Amino acid sequence: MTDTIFALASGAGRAGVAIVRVSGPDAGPALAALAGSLPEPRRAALRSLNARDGSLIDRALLLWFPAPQSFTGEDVAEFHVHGGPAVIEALSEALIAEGLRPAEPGEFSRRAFAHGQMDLTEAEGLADLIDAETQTQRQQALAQMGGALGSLYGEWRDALIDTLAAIEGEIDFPDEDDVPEGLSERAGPPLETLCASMRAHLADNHRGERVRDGFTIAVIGAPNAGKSSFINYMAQRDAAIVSDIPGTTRDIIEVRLIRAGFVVYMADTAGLREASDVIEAEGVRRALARAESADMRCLMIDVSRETPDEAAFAMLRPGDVVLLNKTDLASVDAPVPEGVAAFPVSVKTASGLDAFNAWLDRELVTRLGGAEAAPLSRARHRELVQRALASLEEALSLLSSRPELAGAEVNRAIRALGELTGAVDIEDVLDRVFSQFCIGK
Ligand SMILES: Nc1nc2c(ncn2[C@@H]2O[C@H](COP(=O)(O)OP(=O)(O)OP(=O)(O)O)[C@@H](O)[C@H]2O)c(=O)[nH]1
Ligand SMILES: [Mg+2]
Repeated sequence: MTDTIFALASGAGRAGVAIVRVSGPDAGPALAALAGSLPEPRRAALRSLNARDGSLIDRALLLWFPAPQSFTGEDVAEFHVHGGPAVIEALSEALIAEGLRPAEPGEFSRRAFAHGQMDLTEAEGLADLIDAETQTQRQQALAQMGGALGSLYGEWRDALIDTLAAIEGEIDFPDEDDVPEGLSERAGPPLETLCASMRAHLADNHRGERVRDGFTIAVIGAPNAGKSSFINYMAQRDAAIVSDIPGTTRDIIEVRLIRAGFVVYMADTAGLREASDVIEAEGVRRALARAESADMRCLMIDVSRETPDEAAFAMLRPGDVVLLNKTDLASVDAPVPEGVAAFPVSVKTASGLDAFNAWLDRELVTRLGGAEAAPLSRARHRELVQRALASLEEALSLLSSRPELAGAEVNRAIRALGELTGAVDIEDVLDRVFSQFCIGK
């Protein structure tokens, strides 16, 4: 028998109103015990709440949502009390006295999932909506919470179940004249179509993940080029130490920016050179690793000292950017690699930085804003779609020679898609997803 849980659903701390939510079979009895009787379903009622000893806890607005028309699909009660810590404490004690227990993180959402109120991708969308700090994160989370991803994965899964039925039919009732060409003809094209959809879905430059988790930029270059000065300018604060001693920065210093509605993590790194000691060598190693893994590299060059060369440019990829810094001291007209943008700037006078920022914002919108409403937003999704795709490619290659093995591969793909939406029940996946929620959700 499920127990009945409660939690503060509104934010912690003092506030005008605090909302305590209760879910489970004892929600009704507990509500009636505190308020005298049950209010009408889904209609707000103002009542006095009394503890077992008859003392007044607070006057509160109450909502009663009998199952199944509630967030969790169970009986749910909401107490809108005055938002003071002592009120919340007294109400919590009264609920515990009624046999209720405090909820674990994500427990309400998990119950909603268990009762079919939402699939796993929708639950993840809800968690992302609560965490959303930018408008693009909010929009993406809302679309996902509305089922945009779940229905796509569900459609794929349904199509695969049909194809599997065709393959299994062929194995169980082989028609001598028909096999194997007949099967390839019937199951091949739908599998090809699905593979194409999955490839297109995956070829999104990690857009959804970047919107959710942030776009990363590594600022790299020779010692003293002005990388730390630039990071401080972008962050509008003294995040990194600036000095005229080459080799000042050793660790990676990351600042979080919000640009064009997107979260951007910009990393200051150690100046690249033959290091003079082990600590600096480690700094350079980290700088190179970060340059490798970042979504964009920003190469900083001190034009008063160096002329950009092949070696410096070798780390850049199309879509990256070069900042020709210290134009207050010298000017330079250097050709940069194909597909790489370049801006003459002076971090000291801020000249040229507006043009760079305008370019960066445009790039973010082009790369991360997009036509597709709900891109995959987590590494978990990518991994499972990749797994499904690999199985289907295998299935296609086995279809005419070993239909039973092809069937097993299609089954694997169905299972991967089921894991995405939570249609196949995998406790540890659920534990992982819901443990990331906050308490009260
Ligand atoms: N004249 C001039 N000086 C600058 C400019 N940008 C940075 N500097 C100076 O250049 C020196 C080095 O700047 P940093 O920002 O510490 O350089 P860095 O690339 O982080 O250097 P490392 O951490 O050693 O790799 C400092 O004295 C800065 O004040 C600029 O646009 N013009
Ligand atoms: Mg530095």
